[in-house]
Amino acid sequence: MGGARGGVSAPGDPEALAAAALRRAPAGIARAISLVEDRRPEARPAVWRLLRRLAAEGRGASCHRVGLTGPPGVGKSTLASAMVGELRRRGRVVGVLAVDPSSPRSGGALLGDRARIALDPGDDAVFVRSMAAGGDLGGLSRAAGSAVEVLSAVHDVVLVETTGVGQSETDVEHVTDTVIVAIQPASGDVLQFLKAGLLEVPDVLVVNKADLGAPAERALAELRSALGTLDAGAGRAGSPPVLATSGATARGVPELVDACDQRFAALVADGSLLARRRRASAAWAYGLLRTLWGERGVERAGGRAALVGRLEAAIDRGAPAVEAVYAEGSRLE
Ligand SMILES: Nc1nc2c(ncn2[C@@H]2O[C@H](COP(=O)(O)OP(=O)(O)OP(=O)(O)O)[C@@H](O)[C@H]2O)c(=O)[nH]1
Ligand SMILES: [Mg+2]
Repeated sequence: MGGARGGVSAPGDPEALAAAALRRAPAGIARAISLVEDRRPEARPAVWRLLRRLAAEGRGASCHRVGLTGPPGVGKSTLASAMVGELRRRGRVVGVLAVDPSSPRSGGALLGDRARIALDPGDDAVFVRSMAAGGDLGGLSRAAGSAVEVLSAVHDVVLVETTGVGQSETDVEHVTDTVIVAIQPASGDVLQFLKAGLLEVPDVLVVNKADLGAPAERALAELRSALGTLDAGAGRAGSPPVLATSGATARGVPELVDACDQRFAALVADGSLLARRRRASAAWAYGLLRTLWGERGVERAGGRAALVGRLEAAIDRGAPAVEAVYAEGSRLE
C-alpha cells in the first residue's frame, strides 16, 4: 500500500512504481525517488529494474536536464522557481531536484514553498523534491544521478539546484546537459569567479539579482569584457551567453529559458546530446565507484581510463549508471 514517503521498509515493486511514475502520479514519482535513495544492497535489483524501465519507456532524450548552480544565497531557489513559472507558461512539465548542502530538508522546502507561491498549488505538472547533499561525494548525493534519471523520464525539463561549482566528477555537470552558473551582482564576485578558472563549467552565465541595479550592471559589463578578452586570447569559438536575471522580478527569465532552449536544440541538432550524456554518466559513475571502493579500487580495476571506458560501454549497452558501478565493484570484492 502506498503512503510511505521516506524509508519504505520493503523496496517496493519497481514495475508498479515505474508505471505510476510514467503516469506522472506525484506519489509514484516520490516513491520512485525514495527507491533510488534506498542504500540497502537488497534494494539494488529493484532500483536497476526501475531505472531500466524508465529509460526504456520514459521521455529520455526529449527531456532537457538543466543544472543551476552558484554560491550560497545567490538566489538559485528563487530563480529556479521563476524559471518553473516561465516553463509552465510555455506548457512544459517540470521536475525540480534541490540538492541542499546544509540541512536535509530546508532548501527543498524553501524552493517548494516558493514554487507553490509562484504557481497554482493544484498544478501537478511541477514536481519538486529535495535531497541532502552527500558529504562523501563532492557536491551531490549518491542518489542524485539516479533521481535525475527518474525525473527526466517523466518531465520535459528537469532543473537541478546545487550550491558551488566545479568541484569534482560528481558535480552537477555530470548529471545534466546544460549548466547555468549564477553569480552575485558584485565586482569582487566576478573577479573571484574568473580567478578560480571556473569558465569551463557554465553553458549559460547569469548575473542574478539584477533588480539591484547599478552593481548588477557593473558586474555584467565586467564579466562580458573579461569573457571577450579570454575568447580573443584563447581563440575560443564562443563564450557562454551572459544574462542579467532576477528571480524576484522575473527580469531576464524568459531570455534565460530561451537560452536553455537554444542550447538544447543545438545539442539535439548536432547529435551530440546522447554522447555527452554517456560521457557525463560515466564520469559520474567513476566518481561514485571511487568513493565506494577508493583509489585502490580504481587501481585494481585497471586505472581510471580503463574503468571509465568500461563504465561508458556498459551505459551504452543500456545499464543505468548506478548498476554499472556495482557491476564493476562486485568484481573488486
Ligand atoms: N534583490 C533580490 N534578492 C533576491 C533575489 N533572489 C533571491 N533573493 C534573496 O536572496 C536570498 C537568497 O535567496 P535564495 O533563492 O534562497 O538563494 P539560494 O542561492 O537558493 O540560496 P542557498 O540555496 O541557500 O544557497 C533571499 O533572501 C532572497 O529573498 C533577486 O532576484 N533579487
Ligand atoms: Mg536554494
